[in-house]
Amino acid sequence: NVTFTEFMRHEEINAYLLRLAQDYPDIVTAEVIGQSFEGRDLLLVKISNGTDANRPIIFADAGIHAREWIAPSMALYIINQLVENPDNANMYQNVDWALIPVANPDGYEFTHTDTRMWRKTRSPGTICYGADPNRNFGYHWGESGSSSWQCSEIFYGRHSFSEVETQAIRDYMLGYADTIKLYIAIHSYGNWVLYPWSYASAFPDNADEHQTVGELFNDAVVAVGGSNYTVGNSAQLLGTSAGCSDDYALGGVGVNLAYTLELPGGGSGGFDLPAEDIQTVVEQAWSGWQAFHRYVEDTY
Ligand code: 0X9
Ligand code: ZN
Repeated sequence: NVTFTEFMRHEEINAYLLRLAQDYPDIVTAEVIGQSFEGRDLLLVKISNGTDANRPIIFADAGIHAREWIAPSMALYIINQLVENPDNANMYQNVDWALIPVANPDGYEFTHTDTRMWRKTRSPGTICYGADPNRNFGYHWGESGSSSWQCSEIFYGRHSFSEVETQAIRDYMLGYADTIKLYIAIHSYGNWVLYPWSYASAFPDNADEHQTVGELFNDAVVAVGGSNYTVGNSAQLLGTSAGCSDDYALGGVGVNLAYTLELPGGGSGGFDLPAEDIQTVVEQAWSGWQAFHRYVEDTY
């Protein structure tokens, strides 16, 4: 079963997701959208009660950075609330949800078994392992804020989409390019709601909409006692970084809204939030996700 008092391992997570698909066949589908480099199943959960192919989709991935353990917990909480809390049944009547709770399972497992602060994938280079999947997407790939050095924490990969994990996300997004209205990359940490562009400090055409919807998220979290998120353009707030998934979603796929959500930090380094804080963080952030949903339902 699912728990929010400890961080779950990848196998437990996938077992829970497959169980949901079995127990709630009318609303939950679990789809293997690819395999990680080391052969783990990349599971995507779709939550919908409709058959109309034109329904707007909210698409999110989590755990693309291995050490950001709270991100998979957030995705699991969303899935758990949508599917197992009947009060939220309205949330998949007009809007479909697609979530990949552990987008980099090899890295995630490696942070449990070997190196807690591992960030990248686990594909081998000649000297070092892994590419930064959040520099590997094919939109202005290889430009500023990413590195060609294979041992760098922000190594952009041998070429764009060199990593099977980013390929799987790309292919899913391209398959639903017309209906994904909102894309969210779930990361930690720092309480940021970031929107493109990230490769350069310019604003997308619908920057105002991004700002407004980001503030809807923040207002909803603050209203339930959560800590404040800073909403804004990614490059202006954090500096440029090319090859990120949100830039690709907006610029390469053409989704309407694309964000990187940096959840609150904790622990000694920010990424190692203690397990006893999981519940509070994901519960407060959940209000923000409800605001995202309301916006998509009302607008698209
Ligand atoms: O560096 C990153 O990939 C993100 N920070 S993290 O600590 N989770 O690694 C920030 C990404 C900012 N860029 C975009 N929003 N595209
Ligand atoms: Zn991250």
